Amino acid sequence: MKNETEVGGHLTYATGTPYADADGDNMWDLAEITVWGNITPTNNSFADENGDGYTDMEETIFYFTGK
Ligand SMILES: [Ca+2]
Ligand SMILES: [Ca+2]
Ligand SMILES: [Ca+2]
Repeated sequence: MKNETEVGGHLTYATGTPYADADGDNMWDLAEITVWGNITPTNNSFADENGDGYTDMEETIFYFTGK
């Protein structure tokens, strides 16, 4: 390979606005509001707020994937 165009060129990234994350915990605020009703700072991606063994991030993902 001599040139990236031989394999399709550079990747292009989607444009748009990133998900809002007002409390800076790396979880989409709308997801937090949907799952917990607020974006309380005690929820964060590595915490297990309700002690069920799944992190808050996992619970957010499970909610949206229906698991
Ligand atoms: Ca957030
Ligand atoms: Ca939060
Ligand atoms: Ca949990």
